[in-house]
Amino acid sequence: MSDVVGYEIAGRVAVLTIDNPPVNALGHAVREGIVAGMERAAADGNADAIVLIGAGRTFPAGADIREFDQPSREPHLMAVIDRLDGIEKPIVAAIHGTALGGGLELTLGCHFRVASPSARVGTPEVNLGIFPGAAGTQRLPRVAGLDHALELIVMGRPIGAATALEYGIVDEIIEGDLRAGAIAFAEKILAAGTPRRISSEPRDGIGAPQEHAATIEKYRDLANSRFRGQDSPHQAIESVIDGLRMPYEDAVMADRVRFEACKNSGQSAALRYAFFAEREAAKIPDIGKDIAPREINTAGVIGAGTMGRGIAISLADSGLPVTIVETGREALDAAMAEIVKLYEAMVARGRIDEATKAERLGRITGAVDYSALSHADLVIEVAFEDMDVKKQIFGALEKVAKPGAVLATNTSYMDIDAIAATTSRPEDIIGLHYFAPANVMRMLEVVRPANCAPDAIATGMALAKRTGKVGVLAGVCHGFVANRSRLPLVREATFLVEEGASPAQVDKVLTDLGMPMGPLAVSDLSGLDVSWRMRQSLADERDPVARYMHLADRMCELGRFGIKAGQGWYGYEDGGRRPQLDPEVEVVAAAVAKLQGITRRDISDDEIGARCLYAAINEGAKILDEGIAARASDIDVMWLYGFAFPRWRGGIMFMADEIGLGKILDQIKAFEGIHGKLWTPSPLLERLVAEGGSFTR
Ligand code: 3H9
Repeated sequence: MSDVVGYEIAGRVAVLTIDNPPVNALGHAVREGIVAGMERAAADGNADAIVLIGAGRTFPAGADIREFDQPSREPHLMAVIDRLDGIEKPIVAAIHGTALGGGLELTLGCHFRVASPSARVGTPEVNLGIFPGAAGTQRLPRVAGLDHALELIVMGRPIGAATALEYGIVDEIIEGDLRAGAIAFAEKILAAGTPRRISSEPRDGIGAPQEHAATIEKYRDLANSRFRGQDSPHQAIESVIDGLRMPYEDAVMADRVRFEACKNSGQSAALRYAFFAEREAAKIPDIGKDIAPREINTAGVIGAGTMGRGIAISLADSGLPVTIVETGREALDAAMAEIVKLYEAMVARGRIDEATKAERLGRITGAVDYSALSHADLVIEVAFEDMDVKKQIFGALEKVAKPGAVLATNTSYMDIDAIAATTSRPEDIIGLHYFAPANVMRMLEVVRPANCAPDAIATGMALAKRTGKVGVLAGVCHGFVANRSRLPLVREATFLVEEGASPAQVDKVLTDLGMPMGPLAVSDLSGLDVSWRMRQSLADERDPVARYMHLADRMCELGRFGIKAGQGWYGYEDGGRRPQLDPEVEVVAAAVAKLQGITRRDISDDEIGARCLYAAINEGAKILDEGIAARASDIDVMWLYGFAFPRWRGGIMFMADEIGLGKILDQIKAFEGIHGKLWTPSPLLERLVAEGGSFTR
């Protein structure tokens, strides 16, 4: 008898219930339990049909990803599923929750599939650097047709039950009790004598690849644009093509080899790491499940610039009524008009319908007086980055905000402890650092000042989840975790231009690493003046010995603020956004270099990569050592979601472990010898190298 797969008889139907919380992953014990349960049902004179269902919240959400790092154990999932083909009694899969990956493949081994209306099915394996390796690439095209199968397999996005019904993946949607409905469905099949449907048939190939050339090409293009640099979607397509031209048995044999190669690849290791890192980030070491977040039913936003508007939209989209407070009626009206425009653009792009627009807009109201925030459970300040302004706002806010309201600042680098210290309720004050555009970007850095209450932080993390964002904790320091660890990369990029590289060369090295845009093109997009202002505000604290970003300052003095000025690290013709080589940049760089006594030279791509990446890694190590980030993987999650760092590289800290910390430390020391103080190695990095340790393993 299996501990994880229950067996009961209901009428003439054997019901096998997979019970392996939290997501019924198909680990070794479950696979064994399914085989044993199926054999028992096949031999059981009291059972004419079989229902396979999941206990708890879901049908199996896939193979157990944690087992991928261990030696594989029989029975393999493919064999379990293939075994179902030979069972003479009809098997009905009853799907609720999320039947994903191996979970969906298991249902394809069953002869019929029924689902709850809220169920979702899909094959997200490409996101883990693999593909549906338990014959999903062979069975799904036979069940759903090539186009729909490729849509699921290549894009990795789950679909709802209604779409699954339309695609032929699900035979019937069961309203109400799924178990009872599935049993009734099985009885109906028996009564009608409906033959079993075997999804590995026809056993011969299902069509020449040439006949489907256009469909295959469509998904190759989609794979290239959606998963730039990532191999697994292409392997998935190749596997599907094998199935078109080969008999089923040959195709699954080929799949085994292909799957093992994918599973053992560096990309898959990085993607699996990213999967768990993201889930780990949601857990705060000293804030357990016993600390409940505060209840948030209404929210307020102070300041309706681009960021404030984005935050208000994100809150409203999640169902929260939001009050935006601006300094004057005119500014408020302009902001509200912009918000309407943003929602109209979403309708125009087909992202939402008119009714949704009206509903969400209806949740946003405006005011010019802080008293309008007196009922808000959460208020986010999104004002100008100026300490006096912030202190004044929080001073006024604490007078009107109700007791227990969480008061957050969206500052991206200021000392939140100093802000909190000026109020009488530091326990309520946290940082919520959004990334622009705030209604789109999924990253939310939840910043924890020294004296805030644990439940205020739990509220920030819960808000992230509720608004569909990935919340990651950071401590207070200049730039917190995300921006502080990225700043050295941008710094080195500008130094490299000063020393002789072109902006295009620097950016290309980083896009070749997999980043969607180079750092200098990003600066042009966000505006060079933003960090210029920040450098000015920190002028008093500047270390006179450390190298300074003279060229970046000079660019701003010349009005080269980026795209909005038509010129930055690149030129932009006629108000366009396409970066073009601008020879003037080299002239400016050469002049600044001369003033600084720097001899310009040819710089190799390898040096550019090492300078940019290792500077960020070294800073990441310092952040970790200071306890500003709780884990190296938290830093990586921020890079993945905040800066679109290629997920298949895991993140900068994971990459550091891949490259080898010893090699990185040697190079950092060499850079310190040449470029000085900014390259002082992180003590943590030195310790780890001495101990043979790592950041992420
Ligand atoms: C596959 O199937 C390969 C086959 O084709 C071929 C094989 C030969 N394994 O996300 P949550 C854990 S590959 C192990 O917070 P939610 C997760 O780590 C697989 N553990 O919940 C977390 O643990 P903890 C293809 C798993 O409600 C807990 O469950 N399938 C797995 O926000 C709760 O997870 C996928 O890629 C797993 N497969 O979302 C689906 N899944 O509590 C991956 C979850 O210790 N899973 N855990 O932190 C998901 O997308 C989401 O977890 C799901 C639930 C949507 C199911």
